Amino acid sequence: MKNALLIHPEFSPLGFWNYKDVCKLVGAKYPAAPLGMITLAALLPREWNIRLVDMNITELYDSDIDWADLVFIGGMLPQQVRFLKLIDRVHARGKKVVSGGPDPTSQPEVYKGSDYLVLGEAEDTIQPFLYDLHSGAQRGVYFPSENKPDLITSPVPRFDLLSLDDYLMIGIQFSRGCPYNCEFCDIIELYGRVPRTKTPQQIVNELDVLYDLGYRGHIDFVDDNFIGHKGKVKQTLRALRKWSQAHNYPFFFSTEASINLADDQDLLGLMRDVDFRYVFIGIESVSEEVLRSNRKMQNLNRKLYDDLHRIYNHGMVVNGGYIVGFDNETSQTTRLIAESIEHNKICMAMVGLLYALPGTQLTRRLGQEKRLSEHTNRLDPGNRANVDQTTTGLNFATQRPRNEIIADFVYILKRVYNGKKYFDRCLRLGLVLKVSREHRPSFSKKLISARALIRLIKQLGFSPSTAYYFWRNILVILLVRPSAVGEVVNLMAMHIHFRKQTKYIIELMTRSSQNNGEHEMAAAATVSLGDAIQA
Ligand code: B12
Ligand code: SF4
Repeated sequence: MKNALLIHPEFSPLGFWNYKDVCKLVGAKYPAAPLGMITLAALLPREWNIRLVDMNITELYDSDIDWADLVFIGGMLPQQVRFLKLIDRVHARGKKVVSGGPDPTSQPEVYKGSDYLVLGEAEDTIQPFLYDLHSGAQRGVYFPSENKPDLITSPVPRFDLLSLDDYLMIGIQFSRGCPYNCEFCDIIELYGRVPRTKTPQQIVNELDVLYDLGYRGHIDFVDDNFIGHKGKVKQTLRALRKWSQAHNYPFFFSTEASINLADDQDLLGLMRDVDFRYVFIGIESVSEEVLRSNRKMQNLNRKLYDDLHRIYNHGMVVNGGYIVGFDNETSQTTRLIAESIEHNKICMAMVGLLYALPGTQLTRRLGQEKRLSEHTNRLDPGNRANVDQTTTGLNFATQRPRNEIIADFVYILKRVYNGKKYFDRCLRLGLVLKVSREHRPSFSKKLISARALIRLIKQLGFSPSTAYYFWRNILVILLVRPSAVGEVVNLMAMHIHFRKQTKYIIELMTRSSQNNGEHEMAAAATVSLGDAIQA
């Protein structure tokens, strides 16, 4: 029998997705749980003792490492620096390390200090590794097979290993892969272009387990593109509807999808019926030329305003992803992103710098054009900006001056997360959002929400820069569309994070511009930090 310790390294506390301040309002510690690690746990031999340490919510003690016979570490690119340090820490205590997950899979050479590298999807590579381990192998590298694993073989993740209350949401996964072909995307490299799906019964089984563990509330479908296979997702949503009705709607959902979600009323209706509340959509750019050149074909020739409003009509808030730094973009079209966000009522916009991720078509092209930075995806431990794509990016020679891109990026952030503009968007969205919620929180969750609201009022309701907008929004929405009040309050709460995050990013970008040595542009990029956060 083995003691296996599974470690999920910490993300930078300064990341866009690390909205710990908002988590604190409801007593959680981190937004999302490490689904890859608990899926791996379910694939390990049943007789093993397994301990999970998610360093985003808890400390790792030396005694945990001493307890283990074998240590498994998994993570993605932004975790790289902490991941590599962990390998050394585990080795220093005389234990062996098995590494896996998206970053080791994309660039195994960075993790060559691991004893075992188990790459790709664990459903595919864990068995050969276990076989060798059993036979006494001391080292090994296990590459993914040519055919990606059928998700029917994917077990129910070990949700029981999670401290469920520490997260804002729990992830589950219906499909892997995406049929599209965006040049900058690593999903299609890691998980393929043919969406592979679980069966409706598998999803129901996962929900049963979470339900039996007493979990209630937010479930995030972490699919790369939830609607990659529309026929199959509809079947699953029908099963989900039946299950939810029978269990009195214990959960509500969010996910990530391509914009053509807006074309399918039937699909939108099914998502509304099971209480999907948020959907992240990659909009990327407002320039058709840019979209075409990075092969984001599904976003071409669309009426974005109508598309998004069709989704709002089904009660879902859209979080939009935008990227700055593409070839062929101009300052003028890039700056229009701020207007697009404004016009389309996108409250939570993730605006990032283009990053050539390892193994992508973009990275291959830039490599051929000799434009990639040296050691491009080996993160520098001394660089405070190595957080995520809102702070790190442009890891290549850009087509237009780097500082012009940074100035545009700062311009967008400054406009979009300016307090007045943000709160106005929350209100405008609330006024069109056709909310019909099925999930009703339990009494204890209501108490937590009430406490969170008091904390929120203290932070936003009395702050000179936000008080007016906060109370105005609550009053207007209660009078005009009371069903949306919960959503508007949630979105306003996120401003606590965005305000801080924007300030941090602008500070970093300003310094980066100055380091680039083009003082003129740096001046353009330098905005008063106060401006970014004031109403
Ligand atoms: C949900 C998600 C998030 C969530 C939560 C992540 C979390 N807590 O783990 C949030 C929204 C926070 C997030 C943010 C980001 N993410 Co993200 N995210 C995902 C997403 C969509 C799903 C992750 C997941 O749960 N998958 C399901 C599980 C089952 O799959 P898995 O993790 O790959 O695990 C399997 C294998 O990798 C393997 N495995 C995993 N770990 C281990 C460990 C060992 C030892 C072994 C043997 C095997 C193994 O076995 C598992 C079962 O097959 C993935 C895409 C994807 N399809 O995975 C991107 C992805 C992981 N994210 C990515 C990126 C780049 C980011 C961001 C930097 C994005 C940004 N724009 O800034 C940020 C940074 C995060 C931060 N806080 O700083 C990239 C990573 C690229 C890379 N090469 O490392 C991915 C692959 C896709 C993408 N392009 O966006 N992300
Ligand atoms: S739609 Fe999203 S997941 Fe699909 S290829 Fe494009 S960026 Fe990747």
